[in-house]
Amino acid sequence: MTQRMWQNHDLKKNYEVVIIGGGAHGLATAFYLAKNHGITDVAVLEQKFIGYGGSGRNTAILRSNYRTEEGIKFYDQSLDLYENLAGELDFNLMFSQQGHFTLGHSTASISGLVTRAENNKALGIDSFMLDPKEIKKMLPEIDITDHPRFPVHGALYHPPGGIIRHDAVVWAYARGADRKGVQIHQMTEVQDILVENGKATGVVTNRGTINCNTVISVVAGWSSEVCKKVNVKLPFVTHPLQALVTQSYKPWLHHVVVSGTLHIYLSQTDRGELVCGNGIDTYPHYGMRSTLGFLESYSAHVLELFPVLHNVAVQRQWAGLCDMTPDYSPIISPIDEIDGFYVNGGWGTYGFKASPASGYNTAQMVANGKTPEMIEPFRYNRFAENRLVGEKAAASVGS
Ligand code: PYC
Repeated sequence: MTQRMWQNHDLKKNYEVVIIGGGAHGLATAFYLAKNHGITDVAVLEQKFIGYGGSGRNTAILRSNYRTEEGIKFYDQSLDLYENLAGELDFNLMFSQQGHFTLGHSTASISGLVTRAENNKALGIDSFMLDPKEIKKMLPEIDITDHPRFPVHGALYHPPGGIIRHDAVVWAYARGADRKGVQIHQMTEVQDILVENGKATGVVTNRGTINCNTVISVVAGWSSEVCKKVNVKLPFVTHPLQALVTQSYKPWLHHVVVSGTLHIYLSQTDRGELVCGNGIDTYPHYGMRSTLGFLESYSAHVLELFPVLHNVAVQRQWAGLCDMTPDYSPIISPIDEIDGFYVNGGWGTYGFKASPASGYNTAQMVANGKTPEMIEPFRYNRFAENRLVGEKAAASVGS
């Protein structure tokens, strides 16, 4: 008999921990709760199917070349965990550390990239500047002439950056968590969160009510909606991010390329498809349908850099939801007003790459009842205390 990747279960009436959200972050949290802390009485509740949200809608780019010390250390821990994840979960995740370019097209953007290169270097991250001729050697098809409206002035190059197979990451964490005793419940929507005397005591779902000691919200774009159920207002604003994939072509693009100025990024998968994305939609909404406007603006911008793409056939386009915070860093935090309620969100356009470190540290925070040093800077009260972790300049395409 073939073994299922994860089991279906009846919903129990009691769990120690309920995780709302069956994406890579929620499943990673469940996996590390079980593996590192022996907490296995855990239910992961997913309103649709696992990986339905941001985990299945991103462009699978991994990197750690952030701008702040807090961001760089956190995303570097994530990249380290990713480097060993296929072995740890015994699943081929097709991680290709092919190198990552962030292009600069103006004096201002080059100066931002140089700051990042210096901050990265000081913290031991492999990341440095290249001039247009060096870029051209590694990306022969790129136009470095003065023909584009925004000519290429240089790039931040990050050799350990790359791409991974995002759905495999979701499935591998799900299988790993399931094998350790975690229950994954798909098509299980949380309709309410129960709070008694300032303590989270359970959740109401479309399949019944669950009592628990701890509720963790790990729902990315839907964070505000979940927080509303307990009257907690955090500074999230949800915008869609659109992406597309082309038909397969002979391998020609051997590195990830990002341009913050043009709001575009692209990479080529092992199957030969080009995976391409834009900045967020300019106004907040919850729509998950991609638009002709995105296709037109993406095409216009990418053709300035890579005229060779003039004839490619687009196979599919989609949108995912991003919960943006004012400083472009996440919120991973206990909520002081509600004992036993934790929020992990605000991942903006850069959440997928954080999944392992997000799950690892969230699990540690919940298990020990103490916020690990690595994620202390990401507590929600930083906004009231004016301790922002400003990552806008490193968000690639956040706005
Ligand atoms: O932050 O690396 C990033 C990213 C890639 C695609 C969207 N954001």
